[in-house]
Amino acid sequence: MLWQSPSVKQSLPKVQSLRGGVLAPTKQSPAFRYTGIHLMQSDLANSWGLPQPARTGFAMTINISIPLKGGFVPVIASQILYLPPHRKNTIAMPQQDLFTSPDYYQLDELLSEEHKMVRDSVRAYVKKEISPIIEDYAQRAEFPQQIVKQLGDIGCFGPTVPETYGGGGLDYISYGLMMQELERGDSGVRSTASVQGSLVMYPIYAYGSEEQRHKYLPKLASGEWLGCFGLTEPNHGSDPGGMLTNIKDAGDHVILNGAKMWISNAPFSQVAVVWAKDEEGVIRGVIVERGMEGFTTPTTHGKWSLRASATGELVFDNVKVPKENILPNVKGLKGPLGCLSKARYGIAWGALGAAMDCYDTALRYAQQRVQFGRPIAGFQLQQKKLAEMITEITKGQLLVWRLGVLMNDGRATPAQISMAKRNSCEVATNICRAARQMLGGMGITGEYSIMRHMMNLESVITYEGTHDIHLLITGMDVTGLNAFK
Ligand code: TGC
Ligand code: FAD
Repeated sequence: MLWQSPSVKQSLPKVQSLRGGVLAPTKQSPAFRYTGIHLMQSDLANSWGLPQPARTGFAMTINISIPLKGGFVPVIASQILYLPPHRKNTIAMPQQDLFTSPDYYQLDELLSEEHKMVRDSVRAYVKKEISPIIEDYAQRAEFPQQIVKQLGDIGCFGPTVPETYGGGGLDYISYGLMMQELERGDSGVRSTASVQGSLVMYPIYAYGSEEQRHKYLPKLASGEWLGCFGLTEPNHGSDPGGMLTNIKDAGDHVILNGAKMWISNAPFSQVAVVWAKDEEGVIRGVIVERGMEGFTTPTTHGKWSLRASATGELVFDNVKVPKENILPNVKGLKGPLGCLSKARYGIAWGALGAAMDCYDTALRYAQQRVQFGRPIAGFQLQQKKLAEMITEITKGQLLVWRLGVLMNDGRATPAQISMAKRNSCEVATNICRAARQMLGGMGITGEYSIMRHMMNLESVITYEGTHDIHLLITGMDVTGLNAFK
């Protein structure tokens, strides 16, 4: 046995069968309850496409919930592994999600009960629905479409939008914590939620008419519809003000022409918030619906990053868009940039989530992996990596928490948001790389999340403004001099 909780051991029902597979729930008690027991031989599990618990041997997974506040709260699933003697020196880590959140400075004390409840419920969702499937989807470069409804169900779409429109009516710290937990699972999952909440629902809420709010927001909040945000063009990425996509007045509608590229969610979206110039060259927001003639969304293939997130183009060939689909309450680049402020804030929390996952994985691995007769965690070089990781994570956690407070007060500036987005991406990419090295050869496999996070973060450090663009935003803010142009 590698690990076994004593309380679980005492209470385990006698195992009836060793055939493998998933057994029905076996025990309910006032103290705890099992939600399922999985008993499988690893080669069987593998051939069935189930998460491989160990490369050789047997594994039993027990999902347990404990009673709390009148309901049952899922706690970490226990893993009991048996490895035959000849494999005892091999770390046979399952793909099972054993994540424990680092909180080196007791920052939980800065969170309200509501914040912790929100965070814990999203964490439980990720453990249950994302971790078991995400590596497989990423390997196949496929978008797990089922998450759209699930994310709507758990309130991850538009959490700060008022409840009247289907949103969560939560504050920015709750929103940040949600993004942290989702990206702890996978950046692509966080991307799906960021785009829907900050880049599609937010502009409709902040710049839309009352009719537009009622028509689109509830469907987007529930996950019935998926949305995307079209700003970037083939020749205008960091410089969106130069966009060529345009609308021309045609009576009761406008004619939309142009193309957007690198658009998250595009291939599966029912709705697109698109930024285009009118005949005076003023940037306007337009809501385009799937099915409008001349509107297509070709998929972008061949990505080595965000492989479980769908990316595509938006192509407009004389699309007739009713004038009532134009966002009435904003004009100019500050429209899309205002949305980006919300999304960048979420990324600042999210990228830290990926960093926390890599740190947690590397720490556990280093404590178990034995070389030269002792765990590698005992070697100074590995401790240096871990010590620096937890230091940077803790600094980052403080930064995003404080930013959340400023967001709640309506006092956060775009430049402060840029600093946090940039810092979290920097911290996360460095931690992923160090963590991957700590796992040696195992670090490059899909048995661990680290390599996937590493590849994902190459998109995260690029979209919503590149690393250099955010540095220049900070530079301009502190010097008053524009180094962009
Ligand atoms: P500039 O003249 O500086 O600004 C134009 C107007 O916008 C205002 N503004 C902002 N307003 C709100 N929030 C912000 N963050 C703002 N930043 C600027 C500004 O005050 C001005 O207002 P006004 O009233 O004077 O007109 O514009 P510029 O053309 O010089 O560009 C500045 C620059 C480079 C910083 C900006 O364009 C930029 O941020 N570029 C990066 C582009 C970018 O981030 N693209 C993201 C595309 S969406 C995406 O990547 C989604 S990925 C989603 C996912 O999958 O998670
Ligand atoms: P460029 O702007 O061509 O930049 C290339 C390099 O030049 C960068 O290193 C940049 O920092 C540097 N550079 C540019 N200007 C300057 C300057 N003035 N000074 C110094 N250096 C400079 N966009 C959307 O609208 N919606 C989406 O949903 C969306 N999702 C995305 C999903 C993925 C997976 C990816 C990869 C991108 C997505 N994007 C999306 C696009 C993303 O926002 C852009 O890729 C990003 O803004 C950079 O634009 P670009 O790729 O054209 O790079």
